[in-house]
Amino acid sequence: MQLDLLIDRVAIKVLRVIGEKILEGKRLSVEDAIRLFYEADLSYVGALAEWVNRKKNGHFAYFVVNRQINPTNICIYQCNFCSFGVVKSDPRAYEMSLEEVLRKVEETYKMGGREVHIVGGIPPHWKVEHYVNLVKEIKRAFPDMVVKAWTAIEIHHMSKISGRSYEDILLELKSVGLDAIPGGGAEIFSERVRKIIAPYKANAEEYLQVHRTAHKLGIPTNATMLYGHLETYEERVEHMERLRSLQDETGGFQVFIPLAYWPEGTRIGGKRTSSVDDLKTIAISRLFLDNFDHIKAYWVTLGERVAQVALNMGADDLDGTIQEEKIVHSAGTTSAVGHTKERLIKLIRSAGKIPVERDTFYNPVAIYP
Ligand code: V47
Repeated sequence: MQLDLLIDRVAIKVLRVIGEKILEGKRLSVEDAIRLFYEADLSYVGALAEWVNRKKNGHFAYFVVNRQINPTNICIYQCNFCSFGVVKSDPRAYEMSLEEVLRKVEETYKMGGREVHIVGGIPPHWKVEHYVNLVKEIKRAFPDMVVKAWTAIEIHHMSKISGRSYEDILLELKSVGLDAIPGGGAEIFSERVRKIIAPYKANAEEYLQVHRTAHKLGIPTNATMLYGHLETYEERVEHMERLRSLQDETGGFQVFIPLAYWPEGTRIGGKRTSSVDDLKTIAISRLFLDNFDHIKAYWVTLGERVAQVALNMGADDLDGTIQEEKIVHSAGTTSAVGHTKERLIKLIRSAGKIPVERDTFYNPVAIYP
């Protein structure tokens, strides 16, 4: 790595020290990461992040043949950054029947899908049994399908309405076939911002405690960060720092997924993030989260082209075929609703990487050199 060549462009001494730390395999401090957000240019953090990524993942970039199912948009929490969740009386409210969910899983199964990612609103009338039953019935009908379902927010909610512990709820879900927990619901951990954008749902400590408990029970989980709304760079780094600490403790996170905020129809409004901000956030997360194996460039929020560049700036995963996504599409993303496996392979190849079809746990299923 020719730090000198890159450094000439930014000409700031401390950035050289941070770059040297990375090349020596040392951990970045919170201050280092904040400095990179404010002072480094994209080419600098991008090149360093890609260097780190290549050490971890070589020239491979991952995708999964999966489907997202959002079984309902009815939600009691009405978060101010979200335009997906509605109240029960809203004319847009919907709730899928079990048969409908199973039909969707079957479709995915028939096309070689390996994962269903289930996340939705939190309706006032769903009991714990409903969440458990959905997992149980999917697994009964499709035992090979990996079920990645219910975020920490849903698990916390189940615990709240039933008085049962996180451990108890997670053990029951695991016993009926829950394989992994998605990263949604983290938003931004900062109390200051959370009070404004998501005042009612589980707080940061509760989110982290659900993940800690899942890891203890051998359930792998993912972690997200919603950025580009009201948070500062300091708050982004604080968020990543809390995830890094928990990962040091448990090692149970599989991947970090920065989610770019889309403002359409939300109560807080605002603007879309810039591509430079998206790519810097991906790159800095790769540099800061030294104990995470994977960084996901979620094509739904980034768009295909930025996601391809992200694969050259620290990210190593595009998520999957998805087939159907309603949450970010409600907020105005212009991405396709789903992609074919062939399209993802092409996207990865033309980004200069070797496509690897993976399962939920990052085991390679097929390599497309
Ligand atoms: O938690 C909601 C986000 C998340 C908006 O674990 C928004 O592999 C942008 O977590 N603009 C759900 N984002 C999606 C999610 C996810 C996606 C892909 C893979 C995985 C994984 C997890 O969507 C929510 C929230 O942070 N979201 N509203 C919005 N306006």
